[in-house]
Order: sequence, then C-alpha cells, then structure tokens
Amino acid sequence: MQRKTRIAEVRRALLPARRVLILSHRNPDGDAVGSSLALLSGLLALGKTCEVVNTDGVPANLVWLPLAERVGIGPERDDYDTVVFLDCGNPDRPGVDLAPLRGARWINIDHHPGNGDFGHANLVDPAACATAELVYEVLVGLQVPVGFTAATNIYTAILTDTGCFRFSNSNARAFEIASRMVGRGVDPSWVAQMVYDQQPVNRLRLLSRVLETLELSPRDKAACVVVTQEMFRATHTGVEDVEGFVNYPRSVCGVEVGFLLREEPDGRYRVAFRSKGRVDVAEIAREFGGGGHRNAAGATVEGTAPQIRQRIFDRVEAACDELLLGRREVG
Ligand SMILES: [Mn+2]
Repeated sequence: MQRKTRIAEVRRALLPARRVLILSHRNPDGDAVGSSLALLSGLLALGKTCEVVNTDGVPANLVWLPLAERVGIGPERDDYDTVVFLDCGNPDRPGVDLAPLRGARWINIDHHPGNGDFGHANLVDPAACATAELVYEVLVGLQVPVGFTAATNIYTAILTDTGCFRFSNSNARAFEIASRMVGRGVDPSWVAQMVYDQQPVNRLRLLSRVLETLELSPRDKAACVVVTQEMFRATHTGVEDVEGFVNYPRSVCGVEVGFLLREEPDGRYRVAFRSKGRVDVAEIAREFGGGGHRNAAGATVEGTAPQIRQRIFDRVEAACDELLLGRREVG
C-alpha cells in the first residue's frame, strides 16, 4: 500500500482518539524518544489526553529534548482508547504488559523491515530514514503546526538515526525534513552539542576498556569488541553508556562489518551488528535469532564471547567471499 494511503489511515485512526498512549522500544534511541515527543506535541495541540511511556526512561544525552519530562516509565491508566507504537518492529519491543491495552485501537508507525503490520492502522516504510520522518508526515496530514518543540524532536531523531547523516538511510528526504526543521528554529550546532558533547567521563573510561578487546577476523573483514558486566561494575556505567560504541569496530579500515558483544546479567550476549553497506547484517542477525535493518541489526546469543565472535567472524568472511564471487561473475 502506498505511503499516502497509510498516512490517511493513521490520520483517520488518530482524529477521534481521546486518550492516547505513546510507546517506543526499550533502551530508546533518539528516534524512539524524538518521534514520541514530536507526536505528543501534535496530539496535545489537537486537545487530546496523552501519555508517553518508555520502560527505560529517557537516556541522559536526550533529557534536554523539549517535552522529555513527559516521558513516564509505565502506563498510569488502563482506559486508553488508542495506543501508538513508534519505532517498534513488533508489539513486544516496548516491554509493557499488553493485556490491559488489548481493547484499544493500535497504531503502528515504524521503519523496520519485517514489521508485521500488527496494528489496526499501520504506517510502516523501511525506506523512511527514521520513524520521525513518518511522524512528521502524520503531523502534516493532521494539519497541526510543526513548531520548535516538534521540530527539535524530529531533527534530533533524524540526526541520530542517520548517524549524523553518515549511514545509507541519509537520503534526500532526510536532508529535506532536516532543512525544514532548521527553518522552524532548530539550531544544528546546539543539538549536536547537546547529543554528542556531554559525555559522562565514566563512559569514556568504559570505552577505553572496550577498545582493548578489539579483534579482527583472519582477513580483516569483521571487527569485534566486547563489553562485560565486570567492565560496567569497574567503571560505574550501564547499558545506556554503550550506545554508539559499535561504530568503532565498524570504522576500521577494510572492515565490512563491525559488531559488539554485550554480556547480559544472565550470561547471554546481546550482539549489535553494523555494516558499511555491502554485507546485509539483518540476514546474519536473523540466523542468530534476531533481526533489524540491512546496515544495523541485533540478536541475543548464548555461548562464550570467543565462541560467538568466532561464529560471526566465519559468517562475515563467508558473506564477503560470496560478494567477491558475485563480482567475478559479473565481470
Ligand atoms: Mn528508528
């Protein structure tokens, strides 16, 4: 279905809504928080009662976002007529009890490939640079003015989800909307400073330990770093401090796929994959029971760090061999 039709569908679902719950995925990023708050500002302007919930709260580098103080960590009522899922590939991603929400109308707005259209209304487009792009279009469809508050949230979501306009989702639309948001008063230099230049010193102490674990696969196509619970304890840090670390192994010269293994309290490992674009890491993540985008994906895996690292090294090297073969056939 065309995006326009989907937007109209979401608009029709939102217009009669009175009590709206806005949800996004656990361990939220700039897109999860930014798209939630942008939608909140639009729905408040339409006079709706809204609650924004993220089980993990707002990460420290995003607490300055306009309306961030409105994010709660659990639903406070059980009489919502509408629930909006943002940036969630499936309804379990927010980590909230869905049973009391079954009677509400579910609206699903997302850009993850493989999103199962689990809502009553679905606006899912993997071509969107961020969920916030889709939220922006919904706000335009609802004819609510996009002021400084919504603009700052949308701009920040696009900035962070495109990796500061470096990832392959940095398309013309990303720049177009970002430019419009600057036109509404967003200051890019200020936003970048607020998001990226306020790092807690403990995060850098953690980073220095993590970089010590850097290993490359035999032919340097994959690079891996490991984060352990012991490192968190030693540096007084937590999961939220790891955000972005996976870009270091990915940034190594010649490497196609960077990945980070993060030890969970139960001993399993959360794997974050990042590709430079040639290797589809969503496919690899699926083989490990996870999923995601072509260039950014994740999975939770059992085993020791060296075992998991070896399995992924083998898999990435095989994928690179296939690419090479493919190129020869073409040539
Ligand atoms: Mn996103």
